[in-house]
Amino acid sequence: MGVLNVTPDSFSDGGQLYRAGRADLDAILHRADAMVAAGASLLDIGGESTRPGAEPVTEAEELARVVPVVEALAGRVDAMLSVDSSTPAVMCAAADAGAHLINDVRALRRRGALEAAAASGLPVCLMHMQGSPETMQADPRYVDVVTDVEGFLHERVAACRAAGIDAGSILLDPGFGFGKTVAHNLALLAALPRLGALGHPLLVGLSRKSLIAKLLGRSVEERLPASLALAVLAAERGASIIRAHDVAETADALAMVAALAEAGAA
Ligand code: 7PM
Repeated sequence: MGVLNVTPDSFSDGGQLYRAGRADLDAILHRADAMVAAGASLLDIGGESTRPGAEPVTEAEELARVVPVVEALAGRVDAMLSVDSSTPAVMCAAADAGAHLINDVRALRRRGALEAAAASGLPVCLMHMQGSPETMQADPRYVDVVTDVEGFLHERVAACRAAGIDAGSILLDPGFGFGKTVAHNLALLAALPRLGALGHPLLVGLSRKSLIAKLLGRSVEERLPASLALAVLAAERGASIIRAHDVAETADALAMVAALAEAGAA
């Protein structure tokens, strides 16, 4: 899954897909084509910055950022389109515009989100986050992070199923960096097989995340080697989808995991 941020303040593409305060659709189409050529089979389109401390975005602004991008890419790129949103109106409009997956960092907890996702008929990714983006990194605490995240995801799966979403249309994500210390992130990575035992494919986003800075002191531009290691470690522990900024490099790293798995199975 390649990350396609359409926010003016996105932390890792620095608003490069923005010009004069609007999404630059030519630049986005170009970036999307490059990611697909590099091996992405999913593109994650996000119009809300969930960066710790980021300003909340209005529904109208999020719609204006995301929907034209989905419209521009749907049917034009050879990849599935994921919409990174917690906003019911954005889910509905993105589904109408041709999106294939709803990726919600709030796991459909906003008012109306469960109903909107169910009505869209699209598969959903439910991510764990403790707190909200403005404050989540202040002082995250858990009784036992793995048990807490597992319990949360289990509860959200039940809520989805009660809302009419098929079990087979649900992906789960431990939400690395979303209300977690380095120790919490590492415990969750080690316990990925336990989360996989919930019976849903796992989506994992570790690319360029701040645990790399905290462990190694790397700036955002220096985080590729550690991001690749984390992608491989996650894939080895059963992650089905890796969310990544550096698609070509990540695809090569994951191809090696797949090659070894095939050789081992043969
Ligand atoms: C600052 C910090 C800016 C973190 C952006 C981010 C995930 C996601 C994001 C994830 C799923 C980023 C994140 N992370 N959706 N959206 N899983 N499902 O690294 O880990 O792009 S935003």
